[in-house]
Amino acid sequence: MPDLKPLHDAILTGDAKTAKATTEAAFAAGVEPMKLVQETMMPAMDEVGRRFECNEYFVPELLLAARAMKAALELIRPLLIAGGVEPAGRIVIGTVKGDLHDIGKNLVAAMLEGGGYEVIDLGVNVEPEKFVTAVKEKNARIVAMSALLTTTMPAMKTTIEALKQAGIRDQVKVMVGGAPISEKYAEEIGADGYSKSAAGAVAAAREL
Ligand code: B1M
Repeated sequence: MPDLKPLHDAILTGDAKTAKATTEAAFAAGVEPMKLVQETMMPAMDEVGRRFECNEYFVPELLLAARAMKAALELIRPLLIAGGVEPAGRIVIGTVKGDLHDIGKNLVAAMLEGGGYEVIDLGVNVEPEKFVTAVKEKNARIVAMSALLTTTMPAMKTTIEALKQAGIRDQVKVMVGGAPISEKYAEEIGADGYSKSAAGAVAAAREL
């Protein structure tokens, strides 16, 4: 097992070049992609969040860390997708209105693609109406929403309301996730499924 601390530290300090190089080295040494994400990269981002909370880091450091994480994830994404087998359905995914966090959402999208789903990624700051239009146009079976801010969580409920208003709520299953989201919250807003992690998202989608 190679030393993964340089990757952890590269994300923490926003060093995208080293993050990429250490990820490549870890693959060459046979480390599992998802193990790398869960045991090294996410803890680094958690530490970034902790430093931000106690005013050791500010938005520029957050952005640099996100850029380093994305650089490493670019290498991991094709491997996650390559794991897929049979096509399992079409999913529309996005980060809800007001929210610009997309690292977790991108991971979930890659895992779902790896799980055999066709994924239509609407990006970040997605208006409820945009989810509705995409479901109609693409005839999607599942709407997957991500939120990272406590202030944007209510946009999930608004989107479910918009699906109801458009008369298509019973044609799709709604799945939600993101750091502040809990199973209880998912139930409260009338979502059909919840997953705490990207890895669990495939199982949750299959259940739906
Ligand atoms: Co922001 N940010 N941020 N940020 N940021 C948090 C979320 C925060 C917790 C940091 C902190 O204070 N500790 C805090 C939120 C506090 C709160 O809501 N109570 C916060 C804040 C306050 C803000 C701003 C308001 C800061 C400011 O401007 N003053 C601002 C808001 C901008 C906006 O969205 N409108 C902001 C901005 C940013 C950046 C743009 C600088 C950057 C994001 C860059 C990007 O995504 N492209 C950023 C970052 C990087 C973070 C932290 C440090 C890391 C997030 C991350 O990528 N984690 C974050 C602190 C933290 O999370 N520790 C923080 C790694 C990622 C793999 O995990 O996204 O949780 P995560 O995804 C997981 C699961 O949640 C789950 O699967 C993923 C993998 O297992 N999951 C799903 C996610 N979506 C799912 C959907 C599913 C299922 C599972 O089904 C559909």
